[in-house]
Amino acid sequence: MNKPASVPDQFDAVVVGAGFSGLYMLYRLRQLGLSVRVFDSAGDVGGTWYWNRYPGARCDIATPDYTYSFDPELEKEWTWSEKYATQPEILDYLRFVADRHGLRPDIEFSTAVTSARWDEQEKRWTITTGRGEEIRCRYYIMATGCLSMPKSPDIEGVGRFAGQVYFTSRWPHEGVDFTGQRVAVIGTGSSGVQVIPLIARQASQLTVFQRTPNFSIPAHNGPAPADRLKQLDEDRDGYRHAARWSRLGVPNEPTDVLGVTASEAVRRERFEAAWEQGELVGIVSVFADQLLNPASNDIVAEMIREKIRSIVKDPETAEALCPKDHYFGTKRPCLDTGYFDTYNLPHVRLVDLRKQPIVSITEDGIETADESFGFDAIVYATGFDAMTGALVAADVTGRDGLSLKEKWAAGPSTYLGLMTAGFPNFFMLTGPGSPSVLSNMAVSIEQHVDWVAGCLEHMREEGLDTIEPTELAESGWNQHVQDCAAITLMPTANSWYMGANVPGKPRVFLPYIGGVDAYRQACDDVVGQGYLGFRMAGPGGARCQDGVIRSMQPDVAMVLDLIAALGLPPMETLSADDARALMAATAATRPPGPEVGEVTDGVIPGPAGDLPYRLYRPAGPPEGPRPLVVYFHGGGWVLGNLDSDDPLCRDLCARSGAVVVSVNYRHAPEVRFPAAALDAFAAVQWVDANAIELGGIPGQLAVAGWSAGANVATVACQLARDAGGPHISGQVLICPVADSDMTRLSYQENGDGYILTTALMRWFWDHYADPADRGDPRAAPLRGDLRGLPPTCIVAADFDPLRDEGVAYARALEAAGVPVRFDRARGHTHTSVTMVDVIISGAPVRAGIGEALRDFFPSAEPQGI
Ligand code: N01
Repeated sequence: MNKPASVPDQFDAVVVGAGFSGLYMLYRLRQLGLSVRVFDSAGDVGGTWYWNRYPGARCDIATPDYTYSFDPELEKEWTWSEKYATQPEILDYLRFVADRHGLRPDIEFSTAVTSARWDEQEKRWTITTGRGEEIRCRYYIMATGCLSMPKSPDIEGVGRFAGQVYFTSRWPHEGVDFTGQRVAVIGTGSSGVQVIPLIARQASQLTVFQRTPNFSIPAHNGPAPADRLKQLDEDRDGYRHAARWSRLGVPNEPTDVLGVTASEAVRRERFEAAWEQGELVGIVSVFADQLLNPASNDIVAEMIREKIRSIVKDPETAEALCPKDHYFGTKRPCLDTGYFDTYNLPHVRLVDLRKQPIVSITEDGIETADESFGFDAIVYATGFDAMTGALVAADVTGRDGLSLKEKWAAGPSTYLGLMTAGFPNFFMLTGPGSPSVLSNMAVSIEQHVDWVAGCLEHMREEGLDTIEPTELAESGWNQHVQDCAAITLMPTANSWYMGANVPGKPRVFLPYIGGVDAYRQACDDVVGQGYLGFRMAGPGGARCQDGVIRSMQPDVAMVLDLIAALGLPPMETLSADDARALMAATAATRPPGPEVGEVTDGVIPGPAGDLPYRLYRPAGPPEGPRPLVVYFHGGGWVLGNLDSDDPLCRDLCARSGAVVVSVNYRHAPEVRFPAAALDAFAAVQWVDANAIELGGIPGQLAVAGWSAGANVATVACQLARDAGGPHISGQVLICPVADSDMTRLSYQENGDGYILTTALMRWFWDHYADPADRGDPRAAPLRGDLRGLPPTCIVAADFDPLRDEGVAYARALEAAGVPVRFDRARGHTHTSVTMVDVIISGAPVRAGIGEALRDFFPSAEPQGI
């Protein structure tokens, strides 16, 4: 085509990358009738499967799943020959897809995009290629893959070696014959684990330089799994639907078996089944808690280590191959074919770089701290600058001259892993913040491409031509991505998921670990809520429905779903006795909380009879007296007892280092206001008077409580002040009932759905106090005189109807001159913070409470949990 040199080509969309995602993106954009240009620096389609041609390269998701699903005819026409296809076969498949849909004419091969700049005036991107072309487009889409930018080996003397040098990620097309050669392989990730057994077949000597041993299980390659093929034959749509709504993008029944509680026989049976199955989805799902609980993870890890020891004959080599410095699954596990067996061959040697690090690459080999090695060839299997490397390398400049590299200097920031604020009409496929590398890529790619295509179609229908996420939506998503990772063991490893493999790269968890299903739901919800968090504009007008799509802590949401599935009757529809029985039944199955040094039960003489108490003494030193905390349980003055808050009391005891005395008080409706508050005050007086007998330090006394327990705790403080004693060093109020006004915004926002509802709160009040009494400060402490109250720690939870009265109480205390530590339990409900060892994200909040208690008592030392 002839055109004046000054007029750039115009396209609706430019796509970078002609791999799995770029090909399907092109197909969908064409379907929309858009003009598209795809660029790829490779000489053909294939993306990662074009470049990673090393011997042994295969997919590690079974082929019935590692395949496009958008074209049913294609599925019929293509038959995979193996469970895990080789790189040449996958490349053939992608070529077949490109030809079948006539995609090649829109792809420019051997052409890299070198820069992309947003023109705010024109509302277009200007793309420059390595061939010096300039192209204008409305939409710029990076389909560059997550593992496409090789990491440059950070090893001294890399350029010095005079022999042959190979990178698994850029393998020569003509192949390599290592016959008779002395070969070094550096790196034992997925690429190393695949290439090492095959190089060993040719080389006269193979030396593997291992920095971190990796978990790997046998792939048991062979024909594609018959059960999967059968399911596909019988109900292809149903099978694909199940994959799209699964956690990992492969249909897989989630287990509820916990490693920590399963019997030894069940543990062994489940592990061996996963080992035999030879699939990543199986081995990462042996137990529901293996990526959450170190003890459960250790069970799987140790069973894999046992296998390694049973395969590798030399004990020292076997031990060096056993991963011990990271939890299983926190670095990408591998599937292998004869990897560990390879080390039994006489010409194969493992060099453990933890014992003898590489000092330098030399002209004729590698020098470690202990030895000099001579080689004919060195193979680098040293990995990639994952997830962000290819995106920032392309010199993308958004609005106001801001480059993506600058914006992401402290780590990537995206909305849904699809877009980033300041870069209008710039889409990423499987970008950071999306499930991508933690899922079956084929499924995640199709979902992203479909979402982008749906979005562009919507914009066209609405007369909109620019789209960009808001800062609020993006920061909310980033927070959610990190919240999801934080409840797992993933952030503990020095993995490429964390950016830890590239020196200087910010340490941030890059993919979204909430699951393919949860992610898809979030994307769908964004669309369902009018493209929540996106700013869109064009001739059709400007619109923005701003907000955060997921702000609840992921484990809190999960537990709420589980509770909803139980279909329990609402408490407020029950009698007080039935509600108590229901509460006791649900408490019976929960984890017990941490061990403490000593637990004893006793009774306190109350104003109208004995009040039972339970005393918790921390384990370990120091011996001798400790500060005392008098604790009051929650339950709306109607429910609860010493057992109901037992795990929480253990937790508070362990974290604070104080003796915790949990006191039961009289309950409504049998005994109404102000009995509970008077009991609480009497208990505080008695504990103070008996501090020495209880193992406490006289004069070092705090009160604490949750919900209605926090209400009576703070009322006791007001009564103690008015009575001139006892002296109280501090109060901890967890989601307190501070007022009887149920009209605050938090009631409107959270009154319907999160266990404590407006209806239940009304039921509690009706049981406890007459309407005429509800303004009394002994019922509504916010309405009392707050001067002279002890230093206070208040926790208020986002999704709690009581949130705003907690906030109001904190402000009012401050205004009255009381030192206040206010902790917002972000993403939590009224009950979730107290769910010890059930809701992991509550632990940092309780750590803050422990810290507040220790601050009340300078001498306190936690027992440590
Ligand atoms: O890269 P890696 P990869 N000195 O980063 C070592 C996918 N994939 O190409 O762990 C010495 O995992 C490094 O050591 P350490 C898959 O998602 C899939 O193997 O950093 N050693 C590590 O052992 C995979 O996870 C398939 O201590 C150095 C290795 O090099 C991802 O791609 C196949 C070093 C790099 O391992 C990346 O895999 C292949 C140094 N300076 C890849 N620098 C399938 O099966 C790095 N290492 C589909």
